[in-house]
Amino acid sequence: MGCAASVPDKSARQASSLNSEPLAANDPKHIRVKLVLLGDSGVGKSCIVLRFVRGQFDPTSKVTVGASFLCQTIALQNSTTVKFEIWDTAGQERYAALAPLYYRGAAVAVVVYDITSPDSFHKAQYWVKELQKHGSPDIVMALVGNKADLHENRRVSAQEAEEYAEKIGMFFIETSAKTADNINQLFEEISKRLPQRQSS
Ligand SMILES: Nc1nc2c(ncn2[C@@H]2O[C@H](COP(=O)(O)OP(=O)(O)OP(=O)(O)O)[C@@H](O)[C@H]2O)c(=O)[nH]1
Ligand SMILES: [Mg+2]
Repeated sequence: MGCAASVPDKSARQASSLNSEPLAANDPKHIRVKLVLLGDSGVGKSCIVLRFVRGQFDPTSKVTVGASFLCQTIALQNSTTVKFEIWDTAGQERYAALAPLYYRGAAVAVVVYDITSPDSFHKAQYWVKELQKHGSPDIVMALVGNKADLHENRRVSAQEAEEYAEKIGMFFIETSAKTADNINQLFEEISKRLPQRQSS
């Protein structure tokens, strides 16, 4: 898709073209994957992407309008590369109707909540149900409890989230975009779960 590794590409893309790409395509050594991030406003989706793509954290991160698009390529141990084409959606309610444009056709959905916010955990469960109803049947889903650095204010236990994820068959991880804890691991674990990798 002409998006250089580590370089954010916010060029406008037509929503109508979002579903025209294969789910996770190409040469088994160079996998390209469409990934969508979903979750309540303020849970840290954009910060997770910024940390993963640029290794930075923005304490004054602004709300996302519509969605943004960024890419990052990672190399795995067996000389395979995985290029993530990332759609970072807007969590504000007013943008909820746009979400299907981004999650339809996605090979991976990362559903994010904030460990200090039970409401955001409930919203994550809403997104999981949406994906189960309308996402690709073989979509790889990850449940991410972000802001793990704020453990003193934790209001969603890791055990509760883990049990929920296990029931659904999702991968679960807690991250901190602020400290970078588990951010790369999140994307590495996703890479391991891609159907193409399992078969190659
Ligand atoms: N302490 C802490 N703060 C975080 C972390 N991740 C994000 N934040 C803060 O949370 C706020 C919201 O982060 P964003 O990444 O903009 O949230 P978002 O989910 O993209 O929100 P929308 O774009 O509205 O959907 C910002 O003030 C961030 O600095 C984290 O891991 N730890
Ligand atoms: Mg955002």
